[in-house]
Amino acid sequence: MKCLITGVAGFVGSHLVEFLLKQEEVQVCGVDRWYTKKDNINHLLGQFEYREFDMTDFSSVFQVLEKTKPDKIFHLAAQSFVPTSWNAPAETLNTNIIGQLNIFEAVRQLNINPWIQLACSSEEYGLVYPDEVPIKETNQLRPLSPYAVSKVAQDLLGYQYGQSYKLKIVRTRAFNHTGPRRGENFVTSNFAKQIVEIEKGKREPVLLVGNLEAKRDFTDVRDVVRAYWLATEKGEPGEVYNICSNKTISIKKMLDLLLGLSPMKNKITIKEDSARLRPSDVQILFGDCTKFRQRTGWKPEISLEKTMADLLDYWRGKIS
Ligand code: A2R
Repeated sequence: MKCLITGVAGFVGSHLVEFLLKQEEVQVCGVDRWYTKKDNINHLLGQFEYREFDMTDFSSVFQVLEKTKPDKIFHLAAQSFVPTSWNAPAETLNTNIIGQLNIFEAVRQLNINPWIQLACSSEEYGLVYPDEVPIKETNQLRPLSPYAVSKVAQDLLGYQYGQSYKLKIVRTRAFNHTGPRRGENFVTSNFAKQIVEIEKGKREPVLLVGNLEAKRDFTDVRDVVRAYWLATEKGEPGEVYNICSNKTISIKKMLDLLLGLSPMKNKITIKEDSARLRPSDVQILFGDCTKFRQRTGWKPEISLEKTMADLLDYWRGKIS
């Protein structure tokens, strides 16, 4: 079985390659932009086929699909960072929506019918009322950022192409996921990196934070990539599934957890940095993944404590 991962050098892509390389009779091809940093996958290069593409360029997408003819596509490539989408909304919409459209159209023109897993997002739920949690897939989508709108469009486009052309598309709405290699722009990794910099004497013992009151539902990325695989093994084409831990904790609690794992915990001062606050922030993300659990038997196996410990160790290994 040939699996294609778009955005393979990204955070999730790198963990998905590791997971797929351990599966029997699976060949992996991964694609990313030629100038994308390969730090996340350097240790894996040579173990899978690596190609370059830009998904906003149809001919580039077409060529990759024509050469690989995959049985499964894990579509992870995206402008994935919410704050960037405020600064570059058109770029975000173009990359995420038109990039995915190019994949669908190339699949159609090549007359192939691979499973396609779409990495949609809990950000699509956006504004959620207190009586709506834990959030089910049927919740209204009220996106609060250009990124979230791009993911709603990806999601609905996936639904439409499944209905119109009978493509085997399964949509996953992952809630927050983290772990080693998470980009430093994301809150868990940003805090972990600052803590390690303080541990190593590279920064004053002052940790800059944004909105600590927001609540999030965290899953380890290694559990998430296993879910993506199961979505294509046991999911139903046309369906959408939440991938989450079924628990929610405040960013403040997550920070306390990280601090508790550091020998510097009693010496660090927390300071709010207004630059880290967003024009409109999602206050609570707390998912219900019963539908996916019942369909596939998936449940998270890695505790948040282990995820945070591994994330800190990742930064300790990177910062000398
Ligand atoms: O931006 P770069 O050069 O670092 O490359 C990113 C890649 N990517 C693209 N690949 C091909 N053509 C494009 N036009 C294009 N634009 C971006 O997608 C990067 O290597 C990858 C995405 O990886 P991350 O930003 O690390 O995202 P992460 O956390 O792995 O999320 C995976 C998926 C995304 O669709 C998120 O929106 C969703 O899960 O939550």
